[in-house]
Amino acid sequence: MKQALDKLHSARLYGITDLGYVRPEDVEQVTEALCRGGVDVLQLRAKGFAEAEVESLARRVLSVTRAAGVPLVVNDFPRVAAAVGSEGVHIGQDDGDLQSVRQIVGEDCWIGRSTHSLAQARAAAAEGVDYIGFGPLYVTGTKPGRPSIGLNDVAQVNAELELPVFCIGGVQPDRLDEVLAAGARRVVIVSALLTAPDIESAVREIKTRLPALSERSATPLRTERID
Ligand code: TZP
Ligand code: MG
Repeated sequence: MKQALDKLHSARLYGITDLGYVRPEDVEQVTEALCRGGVDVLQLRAKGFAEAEVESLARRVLSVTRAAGVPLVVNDFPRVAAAVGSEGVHIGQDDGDLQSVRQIVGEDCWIGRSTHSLAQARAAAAEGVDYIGFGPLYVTGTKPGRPSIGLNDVAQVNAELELPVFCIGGVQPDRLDEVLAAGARRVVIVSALLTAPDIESAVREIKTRLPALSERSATPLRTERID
């Protein structure tokens, strides 16, 4: 049984301690504020940092997330996820096949993958990832140069796939209602939380606006026969 898999399946708000917005010396404080506000999953994202630096950051972030009972996902570095024992690792489209990552992180670690189209989302589900990110829904400064995929496939990807789908990219508070109306159940929000004057309150406010997950989305359907 994967660690804390129930926490992944019940997660609605996925926050990121992103070193594009957070100074290295502030990672504990920002992670604490995100956790106190109520993020359900916390990712460490440190683009441009060397693997050893990410490992050291991950150990510091993990001490906070463990105390808060929030699962940690390490972006981009399966070896770091394995070394620190984070609950998950997140990979992109160009980060190789799932089995190679699985060999590094072992059976207990969730593996999430970024997807940018319905076809990529279906492929990720078919290869057996534990969750996907789906986006960027809008153009965002957090991932510059990436075209937006819009809202058209949000309902379909959520209806069709049984794994958790986290909609991401440009989800600002004033867009949340249209993202939810388009069919999103779970969101990743980065800059809107990290640049808020009070991160904890900003998280809390978003949490109050996210509807409870239905049975179906909180617990994936089991289609295999068990008799
Ligand atoms: N992957 C797709 S969009 C994105 C990532 C990491 C950035 C999301 O950040 P923001 O600030 O919420 O748009
Ligand atoms: Mg990546």
